[in-house]
Amino acid sequence: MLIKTNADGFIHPVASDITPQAAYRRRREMLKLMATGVAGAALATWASREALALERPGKLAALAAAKSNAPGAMTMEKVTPYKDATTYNNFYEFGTDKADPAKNAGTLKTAPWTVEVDGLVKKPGKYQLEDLLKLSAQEERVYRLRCVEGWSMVIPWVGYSMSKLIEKVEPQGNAKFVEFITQADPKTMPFVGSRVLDWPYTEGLRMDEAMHPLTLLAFGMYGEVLPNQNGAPVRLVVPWKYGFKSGKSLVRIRFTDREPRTAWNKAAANEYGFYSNVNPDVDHPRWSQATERRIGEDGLFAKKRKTLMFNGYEAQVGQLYAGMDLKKNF
Ligand SMILES: Nc1nc2c(c(=O)[nH]1)N[C@H]1C(S)=C(S)[C@@H](COP(=O)(O)O)O[C@H]1N2
Ligand SMILES: [Mo]
Repeated sequence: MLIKTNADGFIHPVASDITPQAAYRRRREMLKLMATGVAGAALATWASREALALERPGKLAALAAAKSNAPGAMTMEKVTPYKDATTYNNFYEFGTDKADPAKNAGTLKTAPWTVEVDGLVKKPGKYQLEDLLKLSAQEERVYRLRCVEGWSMVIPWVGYSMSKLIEKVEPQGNAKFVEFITQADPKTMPFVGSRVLDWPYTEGLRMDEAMHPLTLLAFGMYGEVLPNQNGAPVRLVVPWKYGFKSGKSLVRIRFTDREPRTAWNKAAANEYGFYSNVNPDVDHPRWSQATERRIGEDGLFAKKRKTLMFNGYEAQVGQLYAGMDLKKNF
């Protein structure tokens, strides 16, 4: 049986105006069309995406959202299984092994949660998570996430464009960069006492990068709230940059006129630059960036796939870097 509903009858994702019954019938019609060979390739992709999207994991609270219309926001590639996306993580506050965050992040206290907005901004303040959630309509976006280590995933995120928050808080004219500061609580994050990084983990974007419609403030994934190991309760997702730019468990957003230092740049400036755009032509000093391994899909001996410029988002973001030497600004 292709159509699945959870015990509560929830079909994910459904626009709030469609009843589960209506959605069920609509999908049945589509699948019938496909079986009779009437459907074209586009329809087949649509149906398989719908079938995939139905696999809501049922582990955490639902956070439903309509599919995004933002150009480039819905890759049709196969979504990484939830189990892989939640057990193979980088979240150094909980340990440096890929399996550590899933084991250790249970101690992270995600409520109450506030995000402070400050620096060169007309409306600074402390925003409660609940208020941030309500600030704009949530969308589902299926993004590739490419780690600098050479692996990638495809994740259906739930959130809204960072630009919605930036517009609301009104940066001053001299604000040129945004710094993202994440939680660093030694009581709940066991490795914040370690010297692996200079805590808190911080990241930064140029203002136009932060305002780009693809830059996502994410509260959920796979139709549910974020698991702790993936950056609960709120994180950044910048799909055309290496994964480390996407800071998890954000507590402060600061507007500034200077390029902010970043945690990885402080740790190893020759390996991690400020821009960190996914770029197959610029190798990491210790390994190539030309190919990648898709977690959960490609076996250990499977052929690696070619890494795409800007992680495949060149049409959407290429113009942000017109005239810039991306080998120098790596
Ligand atoms: N606070 C914090 N954010 C972080 C990291 C981290 O160690 N701490 N790791 C980064 C790296 S290197 C990657 S690849 C992504 C991984 O996100 P995921 O575990 O949801 O796939 O998170 C990024 N955000
Ligand atoms: Mo990463």
